[in-house]
Amino acid sequence: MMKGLKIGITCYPTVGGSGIVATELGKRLAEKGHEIHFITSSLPFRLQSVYPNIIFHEVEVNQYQVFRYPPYDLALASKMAEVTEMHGLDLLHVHYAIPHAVSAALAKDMTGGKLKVMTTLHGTDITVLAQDPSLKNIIRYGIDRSDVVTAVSHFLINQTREQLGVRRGMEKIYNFVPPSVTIDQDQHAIKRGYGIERDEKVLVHMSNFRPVKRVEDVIRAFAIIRREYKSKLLLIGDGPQRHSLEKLVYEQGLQEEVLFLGNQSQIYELIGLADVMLLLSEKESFGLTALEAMAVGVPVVGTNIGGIPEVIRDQETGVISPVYDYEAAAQAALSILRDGSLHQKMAAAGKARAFSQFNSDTIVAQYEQLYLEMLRSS
Ligand code: GMT
Repeated sequence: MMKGLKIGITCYPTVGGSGIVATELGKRLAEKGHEIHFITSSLPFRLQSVYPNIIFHEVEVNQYQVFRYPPYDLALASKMAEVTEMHGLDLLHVHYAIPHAVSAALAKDMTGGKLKVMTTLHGTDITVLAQDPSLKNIIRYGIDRSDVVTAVSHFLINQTREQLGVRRGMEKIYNFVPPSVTIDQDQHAIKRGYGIERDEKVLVHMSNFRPVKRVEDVIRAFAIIRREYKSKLLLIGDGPQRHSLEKLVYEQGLQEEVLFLGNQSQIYELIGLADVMLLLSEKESFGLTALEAMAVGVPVVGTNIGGIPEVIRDQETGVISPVYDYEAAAQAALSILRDGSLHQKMAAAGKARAFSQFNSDTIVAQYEQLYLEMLRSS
């Protein structure tokens, strides 16, 4: 076993795939004997139990009248440098180029230039923010100044090259799920609690309800599905479109059938209630929720964009359906719901794929390997 490293991790600590991946990675690394320092604006939401070799450093930003905007990125750089010096960090692993990779580059300079920085790209800083001329160059700077750059899909590596003209090497490391998932709560009891009857089908969608997630397409596809099957749609998550989505549900007369559950922590228990997941995004560099659904044997209908086809195997673990075409998505879901043996086959194939290709043991070892290579190269 390798000597334990001292690793600083910075991510967005609130609900969201990148924060989940960064936090779970930190937890696994700590279990393997590394000392982990989370340097974030608040306690990462998945960091609930006690981990003696995980230390949390809160980045505080004071508000002074001279500042029109509080300088979080500089406070972060300063905290990164302070933690590096005080605890002798070997490396910083930051999730998102902006602002984290840029703050890490500053912290590296502030501490004499020896600190190693790995940046993991998760998506929106490339597929959304890089379109903004005021941010494009600084995103590229953050990427270029990192010692190692990883991205969560082939798609995202290609996008980073195309959108930003980045020429440097980048490694693809997929997101992961635990080696096994157990559901403790009684699923029938949860269904009863939500008023889901035994003869009803359950569809599920989970996201941050931003426009790129096309949740309106999910609701419209569900409206078609329920013409054929008595069913319920569970919408897990929250975000800027929640109000307009509730309005759409009302207009469609689906208030009894569409349940808004808000943000939830026991996501496997909830996703596991479903017969099919719908992930109909127009931008998605990976689609962690699709992987989480596969892990609990729920086939996914996902759109043919971004990294989704790298996660879902078309006709094996779900169906890849054209983006913006909610009719096609509904028909894809119906084809799975109508055929019990196809459903069973997809559920089993999804679990097998999740735990073989996206197993945390394998993926965490890939990160560790890259840490070592990065530390060896000076
Ligand atoms: O999807 C979001 O808007 C949240 C965002 C995040 O910061 O967590 O998700 C991105 O990172 C996830 C983890 O790598 C990926 O599974 C999501 O596909 C990616 N989102 C987008 O590309 C839109």
